[in-house]
Amino acid sequence: ASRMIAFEARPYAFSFPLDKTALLVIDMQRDFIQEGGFGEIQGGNLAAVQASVKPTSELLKACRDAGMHIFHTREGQVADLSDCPSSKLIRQAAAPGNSQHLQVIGDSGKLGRLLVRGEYGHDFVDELQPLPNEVVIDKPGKGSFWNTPILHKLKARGITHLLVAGVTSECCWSTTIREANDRGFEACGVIEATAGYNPSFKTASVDMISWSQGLFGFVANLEPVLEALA
Ligand code: TIU
Repeated sequence: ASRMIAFEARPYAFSFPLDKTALLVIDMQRDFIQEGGFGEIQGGNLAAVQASVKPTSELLKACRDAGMHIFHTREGQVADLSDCPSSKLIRQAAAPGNSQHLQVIGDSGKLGRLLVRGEYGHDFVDELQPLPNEVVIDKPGKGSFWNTPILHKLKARGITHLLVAGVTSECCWSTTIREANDRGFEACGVIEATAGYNPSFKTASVDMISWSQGLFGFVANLEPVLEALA
């Protein structure tokens, strides 16, 4: 039988079978976290997302030590951008009267072509590089389930429960939790291990996930998760 683990969470304790649970680390890429990347060009608060790197490393280590399945996702496009949803490509472009987006997906930035696979900025930050036995999911959209093999890879491993870390809370992290919930996965976001480009976005994203009896899932603080996995 699976070893069951539980920790304090919102709206109530998150209980999961250890061998049927995966850690998803969402988009901890240089483009979203480092200077000169896509996030900074968007106008993001980099200090806020950088603060999530250490807690995410601690969570990753605890999940590795517990023998859990580990998935890392990476947002990016193929070199000719043919897999980029047109709505996403258009929205990154400078809109009339908005001079913020001086560069768009596919343009050359300080970390290479923005959000293009194989570029330096597209890869994971050094602290959160995957190990060879871990799954890397390249995704063209914000959610992890659209146009990727993640559902099949989770099902193939019999996974039913997810712990979810990564950036950004308002975008790919929460979109992925919502997509997972619609597919029957019990997901718990780890609060210190996610961050947004605006503190109020993170608060709202976390609150919306767990509102009522868990509208889209659960959220928990890192400390009880680490204690339960130890
Ligand atoms: N723009 C923004 O806040 N985020 C993204 O584009 N991708 C992720 O959240 N990973």
